[in-house]
Amino acid sequence: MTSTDTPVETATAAASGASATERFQTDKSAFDAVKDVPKERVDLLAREVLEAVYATIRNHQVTYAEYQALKAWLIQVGLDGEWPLFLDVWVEHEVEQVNTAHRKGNKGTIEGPYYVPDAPEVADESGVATIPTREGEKGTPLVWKGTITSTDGTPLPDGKVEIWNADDDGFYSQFAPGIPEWNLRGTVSVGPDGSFEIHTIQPAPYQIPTDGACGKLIAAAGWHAWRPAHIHVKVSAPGHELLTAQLYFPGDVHNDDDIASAVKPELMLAPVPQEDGSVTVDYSFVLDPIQG
Ligand code: MBD
Ligand code: FE
Repeated sequence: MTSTDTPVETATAAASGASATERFQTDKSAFDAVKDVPKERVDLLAREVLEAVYATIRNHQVTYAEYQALKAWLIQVGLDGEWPLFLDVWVEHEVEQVNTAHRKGNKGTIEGPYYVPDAPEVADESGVATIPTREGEKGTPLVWKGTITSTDGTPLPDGKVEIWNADDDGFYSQFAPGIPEWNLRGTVSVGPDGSFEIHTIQPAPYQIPTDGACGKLIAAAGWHAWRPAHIHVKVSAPGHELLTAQLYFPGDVHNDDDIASAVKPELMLAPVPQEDGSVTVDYSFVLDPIQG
């Protein structure tokens, strides 16, 4: 087949939004949570959010035209399947802060809309792993070495690092068309000493979809749609709190103005360029024991 008769599916906000919405709806724990929130909390939280909306309307004398624009936009967020994107970009960072403030181990950050559980195991017995890539995958090869320990320094040999990131064009497998299912995703079980060595590709800066409702808000407000390049992880071990984090690269122009407000200095990698064009990083995780 020549390139002209290859059916080309392009990534759209509506398609990745639909995938993210569907993924969330199959997450049973998320839906169990709906029925578990006590009435008193719903009353308190809903009332306080609405009061904040009323105050904004009064303070800025919101017009009917603006109210209709809001209504049209909210409807479109749903039609585009972009509620997961909207919430994870503009709300999740605050929830993450509140819920991890007690931790003595690693800082984490938001999960975002593109996690998929149960990625295939890719490590050998000693925790050395190659993340699946396509033939000729674009981007700088990255070798990441680290360990998982408990806050008292004990290595956690039953620990796991789940890792996922966008490709060099900013697309995530399972949320953009034409990418193999588990591309740039994997589960890495550490070696007997708690160590891992992950071979993957350094991601590029990422622009959230601009052709959907979230993109319309960004354009209408004169914002930008960029997140700095990042690698997502979930780090777990029996008896320890799950750590959800993202690792960033120094010098990225969007480290200081991430649209998702999810960058922390503790999550910055220190890549060392190698002669063969690859980079190496050392970054280890410290998990908090579950108190109880
Ligand atoms: C992402 O890749 C992401 O990590 C977040 C938080 C929001 C949108 C896209
Ligand atoms: Fe991401």
